[in-house]
Amino acid sequence: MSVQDYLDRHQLSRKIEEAVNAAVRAKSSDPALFIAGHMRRATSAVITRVRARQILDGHGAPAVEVELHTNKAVHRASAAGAGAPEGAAAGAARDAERRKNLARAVADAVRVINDKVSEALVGMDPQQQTQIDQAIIDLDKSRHKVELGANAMLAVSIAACKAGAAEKEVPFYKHIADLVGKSSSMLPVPAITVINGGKHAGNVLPVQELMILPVGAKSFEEAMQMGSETYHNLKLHAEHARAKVMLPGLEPVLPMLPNMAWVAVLVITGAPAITVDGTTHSRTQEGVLSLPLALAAGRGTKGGKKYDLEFKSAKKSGQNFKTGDDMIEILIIPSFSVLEYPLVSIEQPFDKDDWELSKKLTTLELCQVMGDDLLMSDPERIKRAVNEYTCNALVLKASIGSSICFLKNIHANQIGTVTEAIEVVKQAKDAHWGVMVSHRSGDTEDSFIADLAVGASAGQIKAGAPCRGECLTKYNQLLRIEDELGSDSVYAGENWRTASTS
Ligand code: 2PG
Ligand code: MG
Repeated sequence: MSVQDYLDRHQLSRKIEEAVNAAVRAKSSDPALFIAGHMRRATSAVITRVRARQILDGHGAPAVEVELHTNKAVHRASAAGAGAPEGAAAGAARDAERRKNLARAVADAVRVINDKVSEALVGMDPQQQTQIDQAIIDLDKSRHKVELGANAMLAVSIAACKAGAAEKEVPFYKHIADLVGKSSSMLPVPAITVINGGKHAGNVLPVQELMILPVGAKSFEEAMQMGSETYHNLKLHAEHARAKVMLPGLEPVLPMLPNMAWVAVLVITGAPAITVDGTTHSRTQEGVLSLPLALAAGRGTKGGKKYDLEFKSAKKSGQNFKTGDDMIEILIIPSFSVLEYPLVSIEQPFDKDDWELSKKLTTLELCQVMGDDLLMSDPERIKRAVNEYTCNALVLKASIGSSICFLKNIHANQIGTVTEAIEVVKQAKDAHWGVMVSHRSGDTEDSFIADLAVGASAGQIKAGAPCRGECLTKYNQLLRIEDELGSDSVYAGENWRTASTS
């Protein structure tokens, strides 16, 4: 088409005149910029190209990054590529093999995005998230998204969502809130990791993560201050006690932390040193901080029947193979209650297919019981868990970090698009469940889950420790959102399990 034809077809002379008049009416101090903005809005954004590349995630493992081009701008997103590091016990050869497989899988995903996905999305309006996600899903009819790879799909979907927000000229979380159908949003309570164990750390702790949940903070900013002070105080306490503990983000040291009681003592002794605005808070009395645990119990399972609490010890005493019922006993009468520390949430307490035991614990109504590997963010599994009351909260892995998601024929988390992530949040909220939007242990620097947690008013977010770029990018985005909202911002606080807005 010639330029003249284009001008005629789009009635550009008239639109330019309108833009000039609008600048005059608005008494714009910078008419050229005003007219440029006006003209930009006169054309709708359409997707012109999607391009993918391999980057490295927080574990230095291959991950997919996507650039979604519209006729107006380029929008970037990435999805984590690696699962948990195998900890001190991991063999270097096994790790190297895993990385090699992952690199191949990411290369496949990159090819598919550059060819198939790009072609399918060209010409679409980036504001039409549901249609875009459907077009991506239509390219992969397999139940477990093994054709395209869920991570590849998610990166494209997030990039499109960012483009949609830009076209609407609204903040990203606001666009997500619109997609959810909400007119207001809420800052989540962060579940901040202060001690790592399990497959995430080079110590002998069987528990994967010990977090703090600053429910009593007045704002997200104050919550992060509490989290970061606790984290730094713990380091000092650990050093004084000569305890060798894996603080997230620091190099693993000798695996000497013997058991959870020790860990609890460390957290408790570390926490009271927190001062906010000159006031020293007593966590236990005021309930300012609460304690969620992530057990990732399946990872220490012995043959699916017994839980090996010494699964990381070189020298096993043989005393620590526990039945499911033993595990419940341990969780009910733990060191935490002896120490009067508020254990408020337990993530994945049993093997991922141990529906009965999880139900048994949940029906005791002791605290929030979260399904992670049990649910796999899979609507079908969530439906069953709601019906059977297997748990009462969802860990939403919107950012699918596990390397296996790129690999074929392996059942992994099911979310592959923004639309599906929103649907499962709704599903969980309809069941009056708590929702914790979660990062992956080897995440990328994409902060999508921060905007998702606010936009969907999830109430809780877990993004790791208050250190390392790939974790802080989520927490810092939440600080930014709270700052921008100013007096309109609402922190979920005490409503962390029931958060929901209109
Ligand atoms: C989890 C996550 C994040 P991973 O278990 O909840 O901590 O870890 O990505 O290794 O599953
Ligand atoms: Mg987990």
